[in-house]
Amino acid sequence: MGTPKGTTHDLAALNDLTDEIILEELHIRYIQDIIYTYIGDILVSVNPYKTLNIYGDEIGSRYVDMEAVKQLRPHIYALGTRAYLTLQRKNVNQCFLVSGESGAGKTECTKMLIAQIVRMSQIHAGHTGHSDLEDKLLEVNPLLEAFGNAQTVINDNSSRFGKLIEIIFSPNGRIVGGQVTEHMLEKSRVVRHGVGEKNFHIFYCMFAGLSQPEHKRFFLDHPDKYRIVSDGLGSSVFSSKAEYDRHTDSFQNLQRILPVIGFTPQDIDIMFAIVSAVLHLCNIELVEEPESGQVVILNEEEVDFGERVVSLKSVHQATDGRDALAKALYGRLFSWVVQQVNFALHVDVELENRSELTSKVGILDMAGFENFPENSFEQLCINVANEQLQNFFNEHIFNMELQECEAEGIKHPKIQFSNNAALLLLFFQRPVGLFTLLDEECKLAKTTDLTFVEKLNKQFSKSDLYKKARHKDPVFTIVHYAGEVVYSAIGFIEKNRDTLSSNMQSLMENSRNELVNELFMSKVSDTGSLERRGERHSQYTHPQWQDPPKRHFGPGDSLSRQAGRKLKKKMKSQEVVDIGVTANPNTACAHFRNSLQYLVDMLSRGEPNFVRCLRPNSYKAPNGFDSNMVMRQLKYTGVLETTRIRRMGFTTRLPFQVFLDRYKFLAFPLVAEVSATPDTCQMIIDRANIQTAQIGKTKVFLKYWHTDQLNSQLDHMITDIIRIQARMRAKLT
Ligand code: AOV
Ligand code: MG
Repeated sequence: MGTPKGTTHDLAALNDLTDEIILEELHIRYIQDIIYTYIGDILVSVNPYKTLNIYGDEIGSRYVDMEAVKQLRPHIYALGTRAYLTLQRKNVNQCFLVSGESGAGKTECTKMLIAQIVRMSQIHAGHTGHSDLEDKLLEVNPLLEAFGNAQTVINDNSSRFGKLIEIIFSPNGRIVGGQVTEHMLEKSRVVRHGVGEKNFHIFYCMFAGLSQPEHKRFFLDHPDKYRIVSDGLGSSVFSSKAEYDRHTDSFQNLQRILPVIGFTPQDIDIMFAIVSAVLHLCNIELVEEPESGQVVILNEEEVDFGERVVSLKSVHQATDGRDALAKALYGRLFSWVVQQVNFALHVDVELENRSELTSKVGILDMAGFENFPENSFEQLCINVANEQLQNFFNEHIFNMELQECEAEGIKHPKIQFSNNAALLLLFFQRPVGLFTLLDEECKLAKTTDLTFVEKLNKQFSKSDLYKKARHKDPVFTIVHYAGEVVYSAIGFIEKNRDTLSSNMQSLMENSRNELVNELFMSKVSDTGSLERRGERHSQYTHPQWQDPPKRHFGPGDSLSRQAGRKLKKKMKSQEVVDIGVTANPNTACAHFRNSLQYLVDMLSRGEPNFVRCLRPNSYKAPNGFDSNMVMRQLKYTGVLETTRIRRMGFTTRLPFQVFLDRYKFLAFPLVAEVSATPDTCQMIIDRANIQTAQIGKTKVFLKYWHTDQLNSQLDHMITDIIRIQARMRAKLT
């Protein structure tokens, strides 16, 4: 008889660990709306796709200390509590890696973690009500989601950028600041999105939320007239009243949030003007005049209220130029929003100068693994970033296993885990990694997406992780840790160059619009985000820009470089793939490389906490648990890998007292008083003739079959005793 199924909060505590058992446990729990389960100190979360009554201040404040956490059900709040308390007790920075494929619930988990950490800070630093800073921190996610999230076929609120949110604490546990680092916004969505998908939320929110006079002021017409928000199939932009109302609500929420974060009415106005400009810009249709061969604007009304900027050679080039400008405008606006958030959250200068007085919790929420009907450069970057994080997870879990054995003085077993280092090398290796080849191709004049793929086909012909297409299209397949993905290389070269013509650049720099002007005067940093030009400030410059906050471990500063070197050394010893930072980058690949390196760097500097989010079904609905789908994720996310490691190693680790209580009878009389020592435990093991178990400093380490052996011996003994007793009773009667 074992514990009833689905009642074990920590799967690692199960006597038997198999693929099927974990799946069954998660399934039974999911049916009962128990979406959180521990595997040791890792939290597994299965997206409920419905609002559960397990969140909010009342519940959050129950997870107040580790005693409570042990008593209560597993929860994302418990991890927030643990990280906060560890930070306080040990003063070691904490970081969270929230992973899982698209739609698994990472972003929701991130928000709950932040809410719980804010709650803990309030409880423990002894103040009631939110401070201004805490209010700002809680609004960062909804704000960034408005500009950086969009509906995809997988997730209605899909993050189209990665972010690292750091919360900074004073020694008494109060929140004193925060910092957001953006990673690779999917800018191409601005000009094109897949069938069944949408553009960034902000476009729809504005149409649904702006008043009529505001529509007029931004020259906005009916939403159906704008190419980049329509589905291209002639359906209305808003498919239902409910959808329209949802966007109206989001817009009202945004209007509430923006001033809280510190945006002025002028800032807000100019932001909406830029978003409107992107809508108009993308509506410009360019055609070639049959007689003169000149490129002209077909729909003059779109530029009636603006400056004319287009004078390019071919329709193709003019269209590319138009799209590049729209992407640049939106991308820089997004970076500017992130920058404003950072100014709003920036740490008190006095504290900042005494960095030994602050500690922090970082939470990483990237776009999850994606496999769409058509996958392009953006999916490739997203999926490779996920490979890198998976690599980090593997290394860490592997090391933890070793550490526990070492701490207990146990000879550790050979631990094997699914290592994706080869795949990362395929991308990052120099000089022949896929990203380097793409960068090289972008430098050459007469290259096409097809010539690039031909190079890949040649370079990776012997790799098991790369499959070339049977036909001559610019298509290739990568065997990712999470499955095979077919990529179309169409547009790779243009997307990687990510350039704005010098004409466009100088036009924007000289724009009459102060913010546009500023966005384009700013330098793009090594990681692709916006850097402010120090010497200049405009009427749109936030007052704090005059005294810009020092970046916390920002890429390019001396601390970062030093830490980077240390990390490289550490990486070598652990055989983690070195992404390799690119100096003077000017391609999307190089920005990607640097930005990812920075994030891994940050993760390596804190004590990591892992949250594994699982997507229960592909139809985004509650109460649907697709076993095949969950099993697939358990496999590739390494949950089962960890299980296998445990099976190969010492699956059962029983503290001496527990071991004795269970198996004392095998070596000692039932009534004997036996103290829990290594010797008494060893006596039981010897008597049971168990060969490969080991005694640590506080625990007995058993292989998974040892428990079966011990239990069956116990059963035999009990049966023998019953038989003897029965015989004795028979003799007596
Ligand atoms: P993701 O961040 O992992 O996907 P989200 O956190 O956006 O996924 O979750 C997707 C949707 O699932 C949310 O919009 C909610 O509707 C629902 N959901 C997730 N977690 C919960 C929860 N705990 N309770 C209720 N509903 C939930 V992506 O950003 O696409 O990789 O790129
Ligand atoms: Mg997300």
